[in-house]
Amino acid sequence: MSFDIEIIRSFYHFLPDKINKIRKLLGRPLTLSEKILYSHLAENILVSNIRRKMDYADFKPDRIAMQDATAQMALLQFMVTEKEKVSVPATVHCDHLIIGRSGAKTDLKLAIERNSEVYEFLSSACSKYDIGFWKPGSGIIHQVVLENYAFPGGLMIGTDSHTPTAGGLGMLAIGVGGADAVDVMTGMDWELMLPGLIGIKLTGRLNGWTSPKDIILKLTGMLTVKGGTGAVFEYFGDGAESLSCTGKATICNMGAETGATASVFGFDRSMSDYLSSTGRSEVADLAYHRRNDLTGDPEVYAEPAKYFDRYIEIDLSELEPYINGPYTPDRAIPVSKMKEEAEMNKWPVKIDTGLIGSCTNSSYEDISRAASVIENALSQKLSLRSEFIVIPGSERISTIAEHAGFMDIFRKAGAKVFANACGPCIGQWNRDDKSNTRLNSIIHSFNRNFSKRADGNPNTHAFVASPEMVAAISVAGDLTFNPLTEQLTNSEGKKVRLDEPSGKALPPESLVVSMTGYQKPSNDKKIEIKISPDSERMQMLRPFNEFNEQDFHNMPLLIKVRGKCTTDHISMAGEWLKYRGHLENISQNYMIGALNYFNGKTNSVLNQLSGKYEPVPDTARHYRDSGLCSVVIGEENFGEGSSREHAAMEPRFLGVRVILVKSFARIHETNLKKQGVLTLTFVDNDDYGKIREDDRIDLSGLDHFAPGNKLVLTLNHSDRTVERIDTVHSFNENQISWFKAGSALNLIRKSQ
Ligand code: MIC
Ligand code: SF4
Repeated sequence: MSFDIEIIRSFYHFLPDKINKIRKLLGRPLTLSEKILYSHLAENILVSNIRRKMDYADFKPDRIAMQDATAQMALLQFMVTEKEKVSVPATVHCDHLIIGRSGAKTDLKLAIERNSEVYEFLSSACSKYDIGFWKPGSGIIHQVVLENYAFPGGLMIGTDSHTPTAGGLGMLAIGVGGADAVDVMTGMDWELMLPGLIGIKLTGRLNGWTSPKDIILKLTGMLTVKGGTGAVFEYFGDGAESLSCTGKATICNMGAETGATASVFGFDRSMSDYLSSTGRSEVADLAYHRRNDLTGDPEVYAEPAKYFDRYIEIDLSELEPYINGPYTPDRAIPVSKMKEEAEMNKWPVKIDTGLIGSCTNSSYEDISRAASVIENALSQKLSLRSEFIVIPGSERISTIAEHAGFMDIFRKAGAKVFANACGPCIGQWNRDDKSNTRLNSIIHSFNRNFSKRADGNPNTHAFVASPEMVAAISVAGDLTFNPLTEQLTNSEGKKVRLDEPSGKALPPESLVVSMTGYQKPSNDKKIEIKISPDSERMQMLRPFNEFNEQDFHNMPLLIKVRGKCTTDHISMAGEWLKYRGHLENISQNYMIGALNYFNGKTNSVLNQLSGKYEPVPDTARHYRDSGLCSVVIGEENFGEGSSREHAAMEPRFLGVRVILVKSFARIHETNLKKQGVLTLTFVDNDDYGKIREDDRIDLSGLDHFAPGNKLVLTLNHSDRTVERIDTVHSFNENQISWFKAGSALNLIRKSQ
C-alpha cells in the first residue's frame, strides 16, 4: 500500500517544470538539496533572494511525523489553536514510552497498562484532528516513516532529531520542536534558515567488516558534534550508489550527531528496490520517471568544490570499522586503535551488554549481518560472553527477521528480544543490574551515548558501533577485541577466527506484513478530549505572559553551566519521559544533569534568596514566585541532541527569560525562541568568565529589539562593581514578534 500516492503523483507531475524554472532563475546547475528545498518554497519567496546560512525562508513540507514523547506537547499546543483538523498529513508513533526489561510481549503489555492515559489522549486526538496513529509495538517513528511514507524528493518535518533518517530514501527530512509542527499543522508555512551545503563524495566499496555505520562514525569524528550545524549533507559518488537504501538511512540518521539539519542521497536503484520491497512499486515507478530531478545535476557532482560550501571525500575501500565513545558520539576510534585507547584512558574493557537495533540500525541488512556473526560463532563453539539484546525498529522488521530465522539464531545464543520501540536507547531500560554507579561498559548500535542516557548510571561507558561489530564484541565480551585480526578461544580450547559478516540488503521475497498497529486518520468532531485536572501525566497548557520590559531587570543568575550541555542534561529522559504531557511535573527535571561551573556539582546552585545551595528547579521556582526572572549561561553547542521542546518550555515555565551561551544547537535555539525565551550569544566568548555566581543581571536595549542589533547585559556584582558585556542574537522580524507576544503560540492564538 502506498500512502499519499495522489500527493506524490501530483508532486512529481509538476517537479520538472519547477526545477527548470529554479535553474533558470539561479543560472546554474543545482544540487539535490536545493532542488528539494526550492521546490517546497512557499509561493511568496523568491529563490534568488535567499542566501545560505543567512536568510530565513518559508517552506511547505509534505508531511509531519511525531513520536509519543514529543507529540503530547505538540498536540496540547495544537489544541490551544482551536483548529478542527491538521492542514498537512501527519502521524503519531508510540515508541518512546516502552520500557525494555524481560522481552517484547511482557514489556509491551506493561507499557500499555502504564501509559494508557497518554495513549488514549494521543489516539483520540489523532481521531479528532485527522492524524494517522501508530500504536505501541508498531515500531520506531523513523523506521515506520522509512517503510511507509518517505519518498524521493519530498520534504518532511518530524518532532524528533533523527527525522533525517528518511534521507536514505531521498527525502529531505528535518527534525523540529513541537511548536514548529504546530505551525505546519495549522496551515502556516514552516520557517527555516536556508541551510549551508556540505557535499560528501563516497568512492570505492565497503568490504569485510565495514558497514554504512562506519562511514558516519568516521564522519562524526571528523566533523565533531557541532561541525554539521546549519548544513545539509548531500552524499553522492559511485560509493554512495553501492550502498543499500537502509544503509543510507543509517548514515542520514546519525548526521544528527554532527548537528546537521538533514542528510540526503540522490535517487538510485537501491531506493527503487527498497520501495518495491516495502510494497510501494508505484512510487518507485513514478520516481524513476523523474530520476534526473531527484538527484544533483551532473555538473555539480563533477565539480563539487564549486557548488558546495564544503566538500569531503571518503574512500570506502580503505575504511576501517569504528567504535565511537564513550560519552559522546564524536570520539571516533578505529577498531585497530581501541586497545591502546582503552588502556590509556582506563576504560572498563569487559563488555556487560551488547545491544543492536533502534531507529539507527534496524534494517534487514543489519539484522542479517549481525545474525551471521552470531551463527558463525555458535557453529565454531563460541558463545556470547556479554548479555545481548535485540531491539527491532518496527513490526515489519521483526516479522521479516523472525520469518528469515534470524531471531531464532539470536535466541539460541541466549539473546533477549525487546519490543519494537526505543527502549534502552532513551533510558527506557530496566537493567537487571540495579546499581546506579557501578563502573561498566556497554556497546550498542544506537546513535547517542551521552552520560546516563541508556541506564541512568553516570559510570556506564557506552560505545557505538555497527550491529555486526556489536555482535562480534559481545561474543568476545571485550571492548578491545578486533575481529579483523584476532582469534577467540572456543569451548574446546581451540583458537578460532570469526568469519566476515554476510547478509542481504533486502529479504528475498516481498512479504506482505499486516499493519495491525495502525489506526487511520479521521476527523471525528464529536470526540471530546478530556484531561483530568488531577492527572500526573497530562496537563492543559496555559499561555505564557506577554513581553514586559520590567522582567529583564535585576535577574539573578540561575546556573552557569560548565562544559557539555545536551538536551539530556537540560531535560533528562528515562523515567522523566512519563511527564512529557505535564509541563509542571516535567519542569522538576530542569537542568538537573548540568554541571554548575562554580561548585562542579550537578543540581546544586546558589539560591540568592535563601543563600543556600539548592536544586536548580527549586531555585528557579523560588525566583519566579518572588517575581524575579532568571538567566542561564552556557558554553558551546548548547542544547545539542534531541528536539524535545520540554527543554525550552521548562525554563520559560520556571521564569528563565534569557539564555546566553557561546553557541546554540539549531533545534534547541528555535525551540527557545518559540517559547519566548531570549537566546543570546557572546560577542566575546571570554566574557563567560565575567559572570559571577551571585550576579544580578539587567538587559537593556529591548525597546529597540531588531534583527542584527546588539544587546548589552549589565552584570551587577555583589561587591558593587558593574561590568557590561555585548551579546548578539539571531532573531528575525517574525521571531521578534513571537518574543513580544510571549510565545509563538500566543501569536497564532491572536491571529485566529
Ligand atoms: C532522542 O533520541 O534523544 C529522542 C528521545 O528520540 C529525542 C526526542 C525526545 O526527546 O523525545 C530526539 O532525538 O529528538
Ligand atoms: Fe528512539 Fe533512540 Fe531513535 Fe531517539 S535515537 S528515536 S530514542 S531509537
